[in-house]
Amino acid sequence: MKHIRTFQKKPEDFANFNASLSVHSPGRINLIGEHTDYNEGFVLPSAIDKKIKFQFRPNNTENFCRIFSETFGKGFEFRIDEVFEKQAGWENYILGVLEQLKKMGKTPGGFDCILKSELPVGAGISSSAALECGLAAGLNELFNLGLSKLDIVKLSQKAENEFVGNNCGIMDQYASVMSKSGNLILLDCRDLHSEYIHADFKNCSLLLLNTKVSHSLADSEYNTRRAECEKAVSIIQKDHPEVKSLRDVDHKTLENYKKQLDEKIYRRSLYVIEENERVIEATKALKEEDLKQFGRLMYQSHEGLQHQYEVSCKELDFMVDFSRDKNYIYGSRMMGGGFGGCTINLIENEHIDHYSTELSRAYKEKYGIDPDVIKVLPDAGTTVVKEAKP
Ligand code: GAF
Repeated sequence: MKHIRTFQKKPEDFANFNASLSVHSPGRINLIGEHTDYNEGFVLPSAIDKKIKFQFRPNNTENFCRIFSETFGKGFEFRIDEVFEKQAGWENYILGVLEQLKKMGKTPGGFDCILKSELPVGAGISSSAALECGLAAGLNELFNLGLSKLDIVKLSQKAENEFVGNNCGIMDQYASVMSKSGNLILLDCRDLHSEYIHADFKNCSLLLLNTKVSHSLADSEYNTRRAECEKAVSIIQKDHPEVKSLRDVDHKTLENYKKQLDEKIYRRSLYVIEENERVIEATKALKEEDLKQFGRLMYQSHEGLQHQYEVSCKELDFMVDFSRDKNYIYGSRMMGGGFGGCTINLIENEHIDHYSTELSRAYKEKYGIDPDVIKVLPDAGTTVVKEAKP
């Protein structure tokens, strides 16, 4: 895109921004089921009570757009009818969504948008899905594009795959849009069948501990893991054409291929099979109000991610290990794609404060970083709020 123009200050006429509508677009947590979505497996995520807030207004032009991020203190403008080229940062999530809308024949008119985020970038709580889905939901409403919630989920995922170049699965966008307050979503990423699971954690809460590291290999290793899983499937498929993804492979079949698969690929596949089983077991434990069992499965998930799938990092492992001998912490694991970001912890309420202090002190001593402590609640997905017209 030749004519993208960035600006460091809010345009003057944004000072009294008379919005036509606002959108609240949440980040997400995932209780268990990591790196299973692109293997057509199961996940157990939810949107959270931390979000990106968008304000939109049409600007009465055919295709001129201005976006300003209060969080970054900068913005950019462009024309929708231009051919978009990849930019350096967060602009790509915006342009990716608009590119998808154009491809779908759902091109919006010109608009202005201000956004403000409560979601730390690189923390593994999917600020990117929140950005994509919030923009798509806002434009859908503003220009009557006639998109369903599922359309918004799918086009946002495609924006990330095709424009941003991250080969992500569907979990983040699905959770950001489809969640219901106080519930987790048990999602079958093959057919998108979903069940809302009441998230009653009794005397416990969900606590995110942000390592505040974000190792640069995250994107490339993510795509490598995906390719490794596909490699396993392509080998097994030769004799078993019914196998479409690792979701279709059971333990016995995998063992039969142990010799034919590279050791690393075998380990990755075993992790995915076991993690899918853990999601189902964890859902059962939650329904049976067995939080200790739920927590044990979280720890097992982390071990799989650390040793079999190898997407953790020393900072995440430090935090999980630090929790291990505390009987008031039921479960702890890295969350999201890995190589940094947050751990998610199931912890008894009365111990949150002193544990946060203790962990923060130890983490700072070890890595020289003050971690962020973020208490989260499962909350509703993307919400459009119509502003009262003056
Ligand atoms: C990232 C991706 F975007 C998701 O699709 C999912 O694969 C996750 O990593 C790992 O479970 O958040």
